[in-house]
Amino acid sequence: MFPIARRTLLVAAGLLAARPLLRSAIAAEIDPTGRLAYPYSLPPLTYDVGANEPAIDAMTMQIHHDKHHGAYVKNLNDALKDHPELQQRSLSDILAKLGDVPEDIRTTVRNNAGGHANHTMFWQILGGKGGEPDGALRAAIDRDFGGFDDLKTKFNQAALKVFGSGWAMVLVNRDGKLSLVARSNQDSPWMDGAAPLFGNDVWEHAYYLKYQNRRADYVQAWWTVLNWPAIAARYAAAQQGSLAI
Ligand code: MN3
Repeated sequence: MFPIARRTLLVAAGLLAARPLLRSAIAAEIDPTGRLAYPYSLPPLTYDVGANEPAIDAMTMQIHHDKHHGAYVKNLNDALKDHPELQQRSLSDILAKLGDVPEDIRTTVRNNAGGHANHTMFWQILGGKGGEPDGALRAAIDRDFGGFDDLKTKFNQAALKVFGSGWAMVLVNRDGKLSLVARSNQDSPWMDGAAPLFGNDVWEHAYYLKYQNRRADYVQAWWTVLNWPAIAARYAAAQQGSLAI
């Protein structure tokens, strides 16, 4: 099951107790520690499909969430249908050990488990008011990227350089440092044991209805709808080793 209100409140309360200064996390309506389980289901958006207008139009959100993400979930469930041993594993574990997945379904699992993981993160970090992060997350960005403006510049460059379909993401590595990666298709950082903090989907399905070939405009506008309290909650969970998928 995906986040329910009671669980969200408990998570927020936990963060409040552990980190009284991380006020931004209190407003996060997500559960970054929630584990998805087989049979997987499409996590509902926690905001209206039009909440990211004008940066991301409602029709793109609707199709992207219901149809594209919906298809990854269905294809993943279909692929795992006859594999009870894989059904028991967490999604991050499946992705981290793709070599354990039978060869006849390995590519399907890689693409669709990755797609489910990536999009679950993506909906969590949108629906916000943009602006700039603060607190511990801001300090980490300043430390590892030389400032928020530098991060934006480097991130947008990485997003524009993705050839074809893929993602640009900020990771929390095992040593706690943040780093930037670009990934092709639906390849997930969980495949490398790294936790994706937030990232942008630069598949054409994420922006083409509104922006057509103007990926640079989409990449720029995307920052205006980031939900920094949600990203801060993911960061706090990652620091505690409990960020999950
Ligand atoms: Mn997508």
